[in-house]
Amino acid sequence: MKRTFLGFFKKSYDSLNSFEENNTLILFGLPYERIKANKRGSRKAPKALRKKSLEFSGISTTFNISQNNTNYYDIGDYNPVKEKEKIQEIWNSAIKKNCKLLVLGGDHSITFDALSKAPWDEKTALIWFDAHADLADEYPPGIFQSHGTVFANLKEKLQLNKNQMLFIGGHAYTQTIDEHNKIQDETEIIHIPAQEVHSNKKEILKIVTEFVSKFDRIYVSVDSDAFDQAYVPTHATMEPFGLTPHQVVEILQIVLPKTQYVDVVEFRHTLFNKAALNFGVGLIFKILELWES
Ligand SMILES: [Mn+2]
Repeated sequence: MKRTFLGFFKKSYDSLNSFEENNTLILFGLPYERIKANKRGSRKAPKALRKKSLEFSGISTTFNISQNNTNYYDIGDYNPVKEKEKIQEIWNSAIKKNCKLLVLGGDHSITFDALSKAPWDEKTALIWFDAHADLADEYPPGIFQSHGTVFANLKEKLQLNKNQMLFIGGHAYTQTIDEHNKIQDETEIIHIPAQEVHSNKKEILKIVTEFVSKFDRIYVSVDSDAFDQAYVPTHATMEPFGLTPHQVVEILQIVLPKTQYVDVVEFRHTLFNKAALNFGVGLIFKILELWES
């Protein structure tokens, strides 16, 4: 069988129903960008990350992807607008068979496409790492669905309440006033700013642990710009003073045991700077390791 991403084997969408129960992780890509107010290119990430990953051995100092009990399957890329039913079907199988899902974006708007079809109840929570809240009602003005509105869209569509939405790592210098107010007063979500992770990590890990303990199922979204621009120098929107990889890993360690879905979005690279791809593959590899243990 052909390997696509690290130790993932290529599988067809039609084979979804034959996947083994309980120990399968399904990867798929949503190479899609809605209207962009800033630099484009994140739609190229699923293909580029897969290609870059083949330069990795799949064995780290602490983890060997081929020597664990998870079946890793890559079922390819989908168009979130034209193939909505397929995304729904993937969720249906994932729930029936208790599979984990890993999604490669795309810009951040794809999180809406993926999670609006997921099962939700009061014991389900959403945790996102991001520089920006992505809570605008419209962004840019007049546009109601974009990478800048994704969590407002999800909140509205799924009627989520504040207590099930945890935003970690905010450090944007380009936030809109409307979003600034929503974050500042914590009326709509819970927010842990990057600065608090920097200065009071122990306390933050305790808060995250308490948050996680209240839920049965967690969905995680990682925007590349949650990390400092030093790690991802080709962010679509450059924001200094972001999180370090180690801070995110420590938080993920707490969150992943209850997580069924992870997406990594906005991993934009350029012809001359592919550092984002190397970092993105490393991050995903680390997520796989932590998810397994
Ligand atoms: Mn975002």
